[in-house]
Amino acid sequence: EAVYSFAAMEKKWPAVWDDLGVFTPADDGSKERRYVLDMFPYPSGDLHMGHAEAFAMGDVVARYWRQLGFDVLHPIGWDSFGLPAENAAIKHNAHPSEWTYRNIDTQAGSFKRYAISVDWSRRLHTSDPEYYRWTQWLFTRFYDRGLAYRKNSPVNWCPKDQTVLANEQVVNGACERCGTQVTKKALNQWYFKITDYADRLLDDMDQLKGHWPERVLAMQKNWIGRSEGAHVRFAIEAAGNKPEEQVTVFTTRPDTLYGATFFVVAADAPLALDLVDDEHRDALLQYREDVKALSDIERQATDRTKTGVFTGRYAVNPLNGEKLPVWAADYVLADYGTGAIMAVPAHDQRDLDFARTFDLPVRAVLDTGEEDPSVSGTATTGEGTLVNSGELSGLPKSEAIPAAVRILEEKGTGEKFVNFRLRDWLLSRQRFWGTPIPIIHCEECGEVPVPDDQLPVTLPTGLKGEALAPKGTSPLASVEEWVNVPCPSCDGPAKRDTDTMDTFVDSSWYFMRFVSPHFTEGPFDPEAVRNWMPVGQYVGGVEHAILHLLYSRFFTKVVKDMGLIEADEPFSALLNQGQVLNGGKAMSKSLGNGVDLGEQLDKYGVDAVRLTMVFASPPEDDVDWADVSPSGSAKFLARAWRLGQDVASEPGADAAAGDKKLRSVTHRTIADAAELLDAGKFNVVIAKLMELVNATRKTIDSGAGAADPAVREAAETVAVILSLFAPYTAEDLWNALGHPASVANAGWPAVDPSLLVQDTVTAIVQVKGKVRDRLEVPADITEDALRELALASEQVQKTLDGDGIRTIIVKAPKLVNIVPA
Ligand code: ANZ
Ligand code: ZN
Repeated sequence: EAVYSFAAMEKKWPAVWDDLGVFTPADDGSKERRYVLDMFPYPSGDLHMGHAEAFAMGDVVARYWRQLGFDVLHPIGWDSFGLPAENAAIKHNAHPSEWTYRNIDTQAGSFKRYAISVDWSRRLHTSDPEYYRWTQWLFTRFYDRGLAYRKNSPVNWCPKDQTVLANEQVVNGACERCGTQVTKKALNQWYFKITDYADRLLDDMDQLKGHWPERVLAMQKNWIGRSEGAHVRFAIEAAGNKPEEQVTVFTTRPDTLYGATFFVVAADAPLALDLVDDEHRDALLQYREDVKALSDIERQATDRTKTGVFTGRYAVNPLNGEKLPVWAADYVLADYGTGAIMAVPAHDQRDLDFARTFDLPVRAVLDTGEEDPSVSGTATTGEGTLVNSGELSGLPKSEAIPAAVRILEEKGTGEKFVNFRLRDWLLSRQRFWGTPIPIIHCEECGEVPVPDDQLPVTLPTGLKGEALAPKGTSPLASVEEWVNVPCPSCDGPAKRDTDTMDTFVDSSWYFMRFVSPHFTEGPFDPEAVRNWMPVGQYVGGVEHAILHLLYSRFFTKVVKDMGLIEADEPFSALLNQGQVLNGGKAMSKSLGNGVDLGEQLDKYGVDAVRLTMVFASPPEDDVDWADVSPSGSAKFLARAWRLGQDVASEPGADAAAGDKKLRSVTHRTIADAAELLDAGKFNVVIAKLMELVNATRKTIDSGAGAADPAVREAAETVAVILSLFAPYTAEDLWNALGHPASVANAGWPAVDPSLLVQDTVTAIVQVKGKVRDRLEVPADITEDALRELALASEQVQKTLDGDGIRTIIVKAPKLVNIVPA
């Protein structure tokens, strides 16, 4: 007798699938197209348990959509530039490409074994010149549109990695990658003007509601941080040798202008140095040193005692002419709003804490019915009526805000303003293993984008090992023959830009490259983009909630404005799969609780591991590997597989003649599975499948047995549904049932609605206490429905013989008693 052997199946099927091109979309318009994508992997080492989970989930969707008859695009590639390759190269005196492409090969082999249903012919690597040529091309187009620019400003600097970081890569003040405390450094850097798209990035989230996790949308919304308010200009009085000047503040509460009692500039902003008078200069310089050591988070912590220094200057309130002392403090941030604020201690807690520390006046201008803030120490922020506020007095807050803006506009000292928390995306990096920035610096012509016919600007091949060690300047700067080039515009001597791009640039458009990965006329074939985009289901970890997902949305919008794509949004639906834990904790080296994917696959087989990943919990929940049972999964798979060995009828047997009870389980399973898959409850589908396998086995062991055509129908259904989770076992089962490969294209089984009737019970219908009829009714029938059925009964009508009804008592689902008039 044949035995279930995962090893034999894993050996047999991949070549068959490859030969048949099962996972290559037809791409000819014969079927409706659907695009499903897993966030592409970074080639660090071999695949791990996290990949195994994420890709198992994405593959359920891809395989389900294929069964439904869609033309499915499910590609794979590698996000293959980045620091780990470079660090490995330094350590092993090698070139980063060696490490990178070796790991890619290893991972590709593991993916094939793991039987992810991807079209391998579309494979791409962002570190291939054929790919980064178009990353560079896109950069030059962004540059032409004014969306890529260089500016000198203080940037986040990781002292360990010796490179700058985008705001998005600083987590709680530390480098997202290595955890080192990030410092600030003034540098001339390249930026993408993502702030130009802030409104659209926010507004278009409406299209994603209900299809993206709420939490991700909330995080993006918060990151973009749209704030409605006003710009208000204050004159700073001349003092000593300092002339009068104007400083603008951003406020969300222009209604509180009469409550402003002091003025604060960010201590670390150039403005502070500019304003401070001679007498207070030393104190400010000293204070700025202290501030440097603090992260933005620490600076804004509410439990810290407020600090600051007086600048010796006074600001004039544009509404009432009052003079306000100007302070420099760290709780005001240099790069938010204008870096300066009007302080209203009665109605802003931060200002109140500061006022109490430095004994500054507190004046309430909004009567909210709460205790006076100068007494309670708590700023009042609720609704109320304006007081002590000149022409604004008596107005409710909601009217006072626009009224204040109107007055400011009339006086020419302010206007409505919408402020964003979002900053431009700092994209240049002083490292080697990335896409070179395609700009040439010419003394005559300035910045000149590299012309299309000179792309790609490829990385020099000679650098390796120590030459790549971080020095704070790009390693590319040391390769003179690479740096020195003729200016594309005047042919004079010029130099290449030596920075490379943040790898998040590479990953901001790869999903568009996949639709035509070999296209040579542009980053993608516009027709293919029209056909395939947007991605119908994107799958990946919540750690990308802001960075990658926001950048990809930005790129898509710019590309849309270039007329190259019609979609506003790249990913219509997003699934954040949970993490794989071990013993309730994330796997980590330091805890020593890592589980090796390869070992699990060797021990239980690919299908058992995949099935376990999906069965353990809903896709978005964590899976604790200490709590699951891959051996239980393996047993179930063997049980399902054995059905194929036992079925005795031939393919095409007429199921209608088969056992009704099993048939109804089969059809209910098909119907439920479709509903559950659409709702993303993949784990429950597996539970249903287990029931179906049990019911089938029971029928084989009794009555008509293995020859019953209902058994064949059930086993075929098991194969098709199982193919979403355990492709090897499903294919083998399908094969044993006499079908050619591949079960992946078998098609979702049709449901016979007449077989879906729920459990029924027998209802007894009495007339004057005597049983007159018995009705087969659904167990969950309503009283009304049962009453109607009873009255419609021929037997009942005969008995009543035209008499009316006095009372009718209905006890659903079992009893109806009719008393005639
Ligand atoms: C006066 C005022 C009165 C304010 C009041 C609030 C309440 P969001 O909503 O986050 O945009 N602010 C402005 N720039 C700042 C900076 N660079 N650092 C720290 N705080 C800053 O917050 C806007 C409010 O935060 C602004 O409105 C300003 O304080 C403060 F009853 O102005 B407000
Ligand atoms: Zn030139």
